[in-house]
Amino acid sequence: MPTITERLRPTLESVGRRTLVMGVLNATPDSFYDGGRYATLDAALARAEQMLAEGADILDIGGESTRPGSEPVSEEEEIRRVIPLIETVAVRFPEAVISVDTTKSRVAHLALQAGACIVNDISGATFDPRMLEIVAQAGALVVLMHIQGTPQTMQQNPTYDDVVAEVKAILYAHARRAIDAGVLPQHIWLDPGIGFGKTVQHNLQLLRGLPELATLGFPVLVGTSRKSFIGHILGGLPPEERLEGTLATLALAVAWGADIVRVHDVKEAVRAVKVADAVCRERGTILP
Ligand code: HH2
Repeated sequence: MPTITERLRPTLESVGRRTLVMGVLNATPDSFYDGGRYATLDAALARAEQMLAEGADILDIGGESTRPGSEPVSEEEEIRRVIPLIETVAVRFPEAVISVDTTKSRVAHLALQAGACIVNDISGATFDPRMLEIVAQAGALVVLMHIQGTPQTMQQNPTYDDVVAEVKAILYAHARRAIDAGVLPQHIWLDPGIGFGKTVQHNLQLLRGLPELATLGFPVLVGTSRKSFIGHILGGLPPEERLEGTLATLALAVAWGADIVRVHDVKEAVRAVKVADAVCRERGTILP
């Protein structure tokens, strides 16, 4: 298998030149949108193949739902859900860039050995004290997301004086800790954590505040896909009805400085960000 550095090279060369699309693949029974759809290895593999064919730059494989109020999953169960899947995807699709969506360092460690090269940690590597050491040792890339509280409690009463300034300061501290732990600065992506301990207004303020977060100098990843604030704005539409609202947020996120978007709907997102890129990014850098 090529090394992590080799597998990350095309991604690192593209980031900032065009918006990258990270496709969500949840091997969970209870994720808020795709829960239960990819519970068998065959179903998950078929979905991975489809997302790659639709132009996903990264596959984000997760085995624990972090939706508000979700129950934590044991390490053994998370390993059982994601490691065989990552191993098989890595063998079947050697060009695929695989990310593991986990907050547990042992899951991350096994995933990196199995073929992942990115660790996507919704806690910003704060839930497991060994996470950054594992990422640094492997030479992997890490997505450090902001969350207020834990998935169990985060939506009870999210409170900020200035949500953009506070999230920015915390993301900067996360990045510093990662660098201190030996993660390469170019292997750090930051994420404001849309929906993770935020009200509808906080989410909207953070989207508007993306240019401010981008000034930290790290690529910014945004995950709005089918989230509840979109349903709320649209008068209570369920997740199945939130695609158009999601695409609106993607175009704005690109315009405001996001470099990677995390989505359930790869085909639609690839088309949306291509058009947004053509409008927003410097001509010549994004067109083939
Ligand atoms: N959102 C979810 C999960 N992981 N990771 C990052 N970096 N940013 C996000 O916004 C983000 C994330 C929630 O979406 P999903 O995986 O579809 O749902 P669930 O947590 O129910 O599995």
